[in-house]
Amino acid sequence: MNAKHARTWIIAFLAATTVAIGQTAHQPKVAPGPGEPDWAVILKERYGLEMFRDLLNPVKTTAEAAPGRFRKAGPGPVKYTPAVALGLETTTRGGWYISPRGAEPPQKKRLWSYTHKNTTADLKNERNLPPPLERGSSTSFDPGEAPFGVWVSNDGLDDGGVYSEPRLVAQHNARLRKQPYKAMIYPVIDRATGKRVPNALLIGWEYSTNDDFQDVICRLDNVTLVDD
Ligand SMILES: [Ca+2]
Repeated sequence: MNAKHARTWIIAFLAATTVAIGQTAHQPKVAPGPGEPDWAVILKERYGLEMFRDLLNPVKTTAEAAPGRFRKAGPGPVKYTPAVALGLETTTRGGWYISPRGAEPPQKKRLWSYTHKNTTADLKNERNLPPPLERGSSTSFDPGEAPFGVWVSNDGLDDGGVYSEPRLVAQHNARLRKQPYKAMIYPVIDRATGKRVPNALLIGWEYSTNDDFQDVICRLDNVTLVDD
């Protein structure tokens, strides 16, 4: 076993240990994609986070009740930026919406799109990151004072996409109605200091059914998570 293999083995062991310790009864299982970087490993290596210990929106009762709304934290715009693309090769889109009070569908506002898929080598070598955004894309918006959510969709899936609020996935995405928890939300840690970056969040998105939760990895800035 050379040093590289030893390191890989240790990371895999740590990831497996984390799953064993952190998985709770209601929390959807996270399934590593075949041949793709494992979410637990990405979190640990790239972001200095533990998959369940650091999760800000765990499922405590039902998936639909898990948090997924945000508020703007201070003056200036909110930024919503894709960081890593590991889902389908077809075009991925992202944006935001004001959180609807009732059962009406959210009014989705578009921000950005890309047609790109990162590889394991990209992550190791810091190549092709973040995925190049297509013309007309923007990563900032101003939601005002209202609670809002963010969304992603992929053109290869004709289902309207997924929302940060599981309640809205259950109500408005027929394909994923029974599996509506599609965004795992984390703090952002400054790797140099080990301290939390204020008002910054990391989201691991799952836009399909295999629950690898790394189809799109995004960062949100100037926000707080509404946890009620
Ligand atoms: Ca997936």
